[in-house]
Amino acid sequence: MVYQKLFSDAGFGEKKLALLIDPDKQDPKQLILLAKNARRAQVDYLLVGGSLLHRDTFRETVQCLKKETEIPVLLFPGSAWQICPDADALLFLSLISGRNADLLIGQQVQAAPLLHQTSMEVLSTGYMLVDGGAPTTASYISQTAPIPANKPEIAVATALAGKYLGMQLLYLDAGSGAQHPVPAAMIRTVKKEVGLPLLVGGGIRTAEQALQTARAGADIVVIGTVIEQDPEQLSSLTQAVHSALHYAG
Ligand code: 1GP
Repeated sequence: MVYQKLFSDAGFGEKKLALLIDPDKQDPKQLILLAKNARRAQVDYLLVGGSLLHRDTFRETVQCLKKETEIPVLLFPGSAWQICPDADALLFLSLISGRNADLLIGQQVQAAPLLHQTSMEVLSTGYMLVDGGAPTTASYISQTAPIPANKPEIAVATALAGKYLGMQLLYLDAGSGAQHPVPAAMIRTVKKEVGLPLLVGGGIRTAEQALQTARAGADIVVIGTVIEQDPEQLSSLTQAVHSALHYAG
C-alpha cells in the first residue's frame, strides 16, 4: 500500500524525492531514458499529470513508466480525465488554497465513479498553491489566488482545515517553473502545526534548495522542470533529499 509506506517513511524522518513527469514533454524514447535515469538515481516516486496538457498521451505515459520501472507511479491529475488505473495510486487533489468550487469538489465528483471501478489507491490530498513570484500555469488555469509566500499562518489555517476535513496528505506547491520555491519558514510551520505527510514542490532547481526543502519538513520533495532541462541533475537532487534523513529543524 502506497499510503502505509509513505506514512511510515514520514514517521521515521525518511525524505523522498518524487519526479514529476509532464506527459506532453516526453516522446516514448525519451520516457524510457527518463525511467532508466530515475531508477539509477533512486527516485522514490514518479508523479504524472499537469494542469494543462496539450497531447493525449497521459495513459501511455503511465503504462510506459509501469513497464520500465518498479518505482511507484502516482497520478497528479489536473482534471477528472487524468485517470489511469495502471498507476499505483492517485493524489485525489482538492485545491483548498483556492475558492474555485470546480477544483474543490466538482472534478472530484466526476472522477469518483471512475475511481470506484478501479482498485487504484486513492489518497485524499489537500493541495495548496503558494505564490512563487509570478503567475504559474497552475494558478492561471485554476483561476485561484495562491497563498502569499510571507503568510505561513494562512498556509497553516488552510492545512488544518484540510486535516479536519480528513485529508491524508498535504501538498504545498509554488507551481511548475516557479521563480521561488515554497519558503522554508512556511514548510516548517505547516509541518510542525499540522503534522500530516507533506509534499512540497515548485521552482526547486538545485540540490541545495532540495536539501533545504526536505530539512524544513517536506517528506516528499517534488522536482519537475529542472530535470526536463538537465536530466543529469537527478542523482544529485535525490542524494540531497535522502541525506536530510532524520533532520529535525
Ligand atoms: C509542480 O511541484 C511541481 O506542480 C514541480 O515543479 O516543475 O518547478 O519542479 P517544478
